Amino acid sequence: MDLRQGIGLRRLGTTADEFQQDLLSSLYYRRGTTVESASARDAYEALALTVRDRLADRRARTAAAHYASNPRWVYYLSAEYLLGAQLEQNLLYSGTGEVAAEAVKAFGRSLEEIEELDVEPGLGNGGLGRLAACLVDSMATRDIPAVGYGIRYDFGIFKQSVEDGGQAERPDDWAFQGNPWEFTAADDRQTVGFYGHTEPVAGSEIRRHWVPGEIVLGEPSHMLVPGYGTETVNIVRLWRARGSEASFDLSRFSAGQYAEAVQEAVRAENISKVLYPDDSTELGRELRLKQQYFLCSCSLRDIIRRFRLRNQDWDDFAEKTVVQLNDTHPTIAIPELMRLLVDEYGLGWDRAWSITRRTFAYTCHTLLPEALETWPVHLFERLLPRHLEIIYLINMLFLQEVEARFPGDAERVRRMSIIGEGDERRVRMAHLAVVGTEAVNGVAELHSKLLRETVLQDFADLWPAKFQNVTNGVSPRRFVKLANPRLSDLITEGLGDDSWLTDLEHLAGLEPLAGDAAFAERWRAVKRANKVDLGAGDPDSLTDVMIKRFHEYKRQQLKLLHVITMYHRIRENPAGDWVPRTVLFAGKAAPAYHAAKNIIRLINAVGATIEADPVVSPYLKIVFAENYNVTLAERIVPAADLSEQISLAGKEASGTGNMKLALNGAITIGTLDGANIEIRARVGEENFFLFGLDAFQAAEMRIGGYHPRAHYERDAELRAALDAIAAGEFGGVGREVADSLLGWDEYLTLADYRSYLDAQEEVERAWRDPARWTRMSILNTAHSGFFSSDRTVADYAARIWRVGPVTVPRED
Ligand code: AZC
Repeated sequence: MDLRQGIGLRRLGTTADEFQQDLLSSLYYRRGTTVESASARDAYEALALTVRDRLADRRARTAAAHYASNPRWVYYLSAEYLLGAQLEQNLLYSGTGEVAAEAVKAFGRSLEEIEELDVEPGLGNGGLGRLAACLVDSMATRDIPAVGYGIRYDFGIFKQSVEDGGQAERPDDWAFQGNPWEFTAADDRQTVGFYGHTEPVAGSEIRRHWVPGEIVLGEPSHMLVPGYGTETVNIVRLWRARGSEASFDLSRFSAGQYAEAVQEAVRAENISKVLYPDDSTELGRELRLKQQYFLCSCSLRDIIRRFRLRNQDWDDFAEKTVVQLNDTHPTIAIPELMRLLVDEYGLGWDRAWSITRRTFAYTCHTLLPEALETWPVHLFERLLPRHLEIIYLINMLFLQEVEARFPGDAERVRRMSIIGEGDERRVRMAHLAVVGTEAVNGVAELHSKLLRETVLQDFADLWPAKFQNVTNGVSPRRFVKLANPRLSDLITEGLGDDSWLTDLEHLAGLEPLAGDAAFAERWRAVKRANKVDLGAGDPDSLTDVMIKRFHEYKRQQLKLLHVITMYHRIRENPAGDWVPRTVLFAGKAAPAYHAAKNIIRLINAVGATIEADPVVSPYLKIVFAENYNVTLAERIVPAADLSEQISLAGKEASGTGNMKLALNGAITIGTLDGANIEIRARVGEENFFLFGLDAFQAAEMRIGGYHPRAHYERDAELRAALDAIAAGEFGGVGREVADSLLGWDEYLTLADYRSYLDAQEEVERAWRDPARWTRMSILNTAHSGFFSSDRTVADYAARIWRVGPVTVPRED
């Protein structure tokens, strides 16, 4: 099918000349400037638009194919997306990298120079947001009709720098100069209500009329999400809040009350102003709940609009639609769909509930009880009065079901209720998410098991079939091909073709090469060259990386105790045969999370002390890389030798950095936590440095009465490390860290210290034998094929979504 036929659109050319012509057209007609006067920004924008046109072309064919087949759709609802930089990816996915590199010569600039202007949209905090981005990539690559819905925050995750040794935060005005990757559709705006009251509807017991007290507009824009090696281009649709026309008060403005005149519009637009820089620890805030509802209300109306383009009967809705909730953030979509169906479209309660339950599925990303969202009932009552009524009714009917299954078990009913009856009554969003969906999944085997056996045990008793596991994955295009071109080329050469890019299990074909000395030599050379590029430390040192959000459960403090112990050992025996190490930390701490920020401060203080020590500094170096984001990850991951995955077992839901690093040939030192377990099972226990308590032992230890001081008393090196901190030896910084470890040590850091140090000695034994190390590294890559997000998406598609691909025909 050629959509341009009949309307006489010309085809976009594929040669360097044609590409260059289009590039110049973009410059003249869309940037309004000429080659002679083009700034770097003009060159960047013109290139971005030219590449985008190629994808837009495929997008049009995708939309036509999807419309024609009226398929079952996947709608991914996520408050966060960490998409990463777009230009390099879109050049790759549109196959225009080479012609573009030629064409931009017209500007007298290199492609690399231009790429530096491409700012990543940092619309997420960490793993959950990046997972969303990997999944939309893989859905397109697997030809699954899908839309990712999110919020177009004006300010993304804060920019981090280290000032006076501690974390400083600056706003991230990522689209300050515009975003050429985005299409805005002001005509598709949605209207969203907040506050107000509800009124009865004559002749109906169930329907109510909600009269909102505030109206906000949701303006959509979309970014293209191309599949790799296929024609499909899906979209991510992001909503931005706008004040309505009525929100501008002309009479006040005319009276000179300028601030008052726009205050309503400002209040409306604040909804999509900033991404909440929270990670796992939630700060209950009205604006955050407003954001969540704003996302859900706009998206559901859009989903319904799309459904009605091709379908009439509501009974087909759940057949044609699956809405995946990325954590509890979009859970308010459940009562919102009920409200739309019952109040606005007039369906009966039971029919609407049956449709709703079959439409949604929920992915949980945590095990930390404090990360399970709850909202005060009084806040709901004020902000979303109709939704609270609907939640009460859902809860009443649900608790009747529980009561019927477990007669007389009042305690169970209390535990399972969607409304928690503590000092303050709260709505438990995770309970609502389980009750209102067809499937619930965790993100790694252990996580899913612990969800069933601990956090959500009552629900698993009631509905065992609802609970599933879908282990996370990462995009091999972004995290190997784009991030690590040297390794990609070597892999492709070793395997004979690049089919591994869309079928990552093909990496297993590298196994026989693990014993090939010449191949191993080249493997080492790639890693070394990547380290030189990163420029973080001596490329011949062991590059030991811990890159992730800062959180006590992830235990950056344990890594630090290891570094301090090494520092002591080297000082005591400067003539020892030490393995030189560069320890690289990167990651952000939530601005209000003081304990995490104290750890960052201590890392920098210890780093400075070591740096200033002529005896130790030749062997040990700490690098704190500022402002960790997707772009920085793409530079660090290819250069890593050792991957630190040292969370307390039973706390990290999955991890995805662990997968990126293993795929790029870093060897993991880790606990039996999250997906580490599955990585170890695949790469082989001899190619993984294991230490520490397992989840069961950790839970037992906490219950049995844990005394961190006993570990301190017993272990002289541990004592020396903690005493050094407490004595202020590192510029007087870090006493709070030592106090918290000795006082309570929530995440059993001291209990795992000795085992961790032993494992680090094993690391050094392996490192001293380059042949052994390289073999381990190659085998890590060879056996990480399972961790492709293409496999994750295939799992969701088969077991949760029950969707198939729709092939978009090629242009002939
Ligand atoms: C993270 C989990 O901590 C991590 O273990 C998991 O790999 C990832 O989700 C993807 O499933 N959770 C978050 O990032 N959570 C938030 C609120 O950002």
